[in-house]
Amino acid sequence: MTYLNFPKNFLWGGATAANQLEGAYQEDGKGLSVADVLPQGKDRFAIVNRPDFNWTIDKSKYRYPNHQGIDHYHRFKEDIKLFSEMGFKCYRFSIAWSRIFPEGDEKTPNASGLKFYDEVIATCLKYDIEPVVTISHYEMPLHLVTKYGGWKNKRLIEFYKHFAETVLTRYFKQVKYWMTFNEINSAWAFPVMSQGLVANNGGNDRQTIFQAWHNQFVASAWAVKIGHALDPKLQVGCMLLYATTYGYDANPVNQLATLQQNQAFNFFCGDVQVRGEYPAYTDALMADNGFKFTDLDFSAEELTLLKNHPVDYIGFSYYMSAVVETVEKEHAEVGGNLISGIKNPFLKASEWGWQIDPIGRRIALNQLYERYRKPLFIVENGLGAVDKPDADGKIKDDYRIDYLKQHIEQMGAAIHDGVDLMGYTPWGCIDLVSASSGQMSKRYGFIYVDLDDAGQGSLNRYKKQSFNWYQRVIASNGTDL
Ligand code: BGP
Repeated sequence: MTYLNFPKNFLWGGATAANQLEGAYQEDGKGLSVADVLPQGKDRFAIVNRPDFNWTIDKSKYRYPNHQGIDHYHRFKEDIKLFSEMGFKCYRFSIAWSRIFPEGDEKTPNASGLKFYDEVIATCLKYDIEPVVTISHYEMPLHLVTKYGGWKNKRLIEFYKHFAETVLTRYFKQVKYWMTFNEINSAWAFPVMSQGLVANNGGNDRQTIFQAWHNQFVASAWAVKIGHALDPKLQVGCMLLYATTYGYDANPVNQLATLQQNQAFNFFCGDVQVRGEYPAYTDALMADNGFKFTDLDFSAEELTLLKNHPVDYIGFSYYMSAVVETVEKEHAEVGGNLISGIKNPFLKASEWGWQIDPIGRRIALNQLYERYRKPLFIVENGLGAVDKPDADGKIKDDYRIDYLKQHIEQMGAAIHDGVDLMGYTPWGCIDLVSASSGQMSKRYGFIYVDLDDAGQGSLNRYKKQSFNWYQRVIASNGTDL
């Protein structure tokens, strides 16, 4: 049975992040961000964790694709026009913190940085596209890392608060939907991008990651408070990386491990941001990681702030599911540059080892909605693949259409189950630089960008087969798949 009864005002759109598409990394006063010093390659996170890593741009050894991105900084009008041609109702993008506050700790914002986002937002509105803004998406100013040590330092709260207040105040009349931190829970896997933590700046051990999270929770609650003071109707959400997690088999030990992995990975950050308080399993989780809650630096006022300013909705990314087995690691591991784990024999994986699981999405939506009873927004999903133009220069990405179609069907099914789902913004609606590898060859877009891993190409945009397909999907409100 297929259920495709999407609400009338469903937010169909697409998603990007500043550091992965804008380029112009030092133009008009922009400062360096963490993303600007991450070298290209699958081992980029391993490189930054070497003891001799020193946060400089080593042009002799590495390419830095974020520096050029897909040159969206100069082509955003053309790109947003293409989004509008597809019929986007919304467009999720991030505001590069280092364009507004080049070092992160200044008092006065960079006027040219603001002017850029004034224009991006005005262009969206011109086409009746609702802007959806991520305040911080893996691109904190580098200076906040080198001088303050990243999010483990409580001063970051005041810097983020000032940044958030600046953009919320400037744009609250035009932008209704906001998210405070992209994939906040991803620090389990890559604390460097989400928290600015690496081994050589005071560590990225678990206690430090949880301290950084606490500081981010407080900063996020400030953004919610400021946003609601400007307009109580503003919707300020969290953004989680969600991977539906299965126990390998009926062995209760594996099922218990699955429950615990869900608490730690999928739910911990959301529990605090949505419910406004640390969950019941906090002490147990911290004990498992070798420390106590009271080892963290927090105050009663901060806990009250969290309680009083929970988020309005839950934004999340969903690309894959995971399998947990603790009894014996006898089953094959699957690669995956985001989350690794046990291979699920019932699923196929992408070329990057991400296990494709549309039904897992219906489960994810039910799990999140039952837990929180607040609207959900799928703000990332998609198939990373190598797209090759055929002899007539066309990209026939039927594999992507097939992936998205199956995932949209499961969204429909979850709505049938009673889930309140606001919208859907597939990731990288235009090809952009991959977060985990810094490469161009892993593409998600409906729009092909002529650029390769070595930075060669015309940067011209071409519509893929999926472009017309998605246009039909939106025009039919999800019934014509
Ligand atoms: C998410 C990030 C995005 C994005 C996406 C795809 O984790 O929020 O920034 O890039 O994953 O990942 P990748 O680019 O590594 O394929």
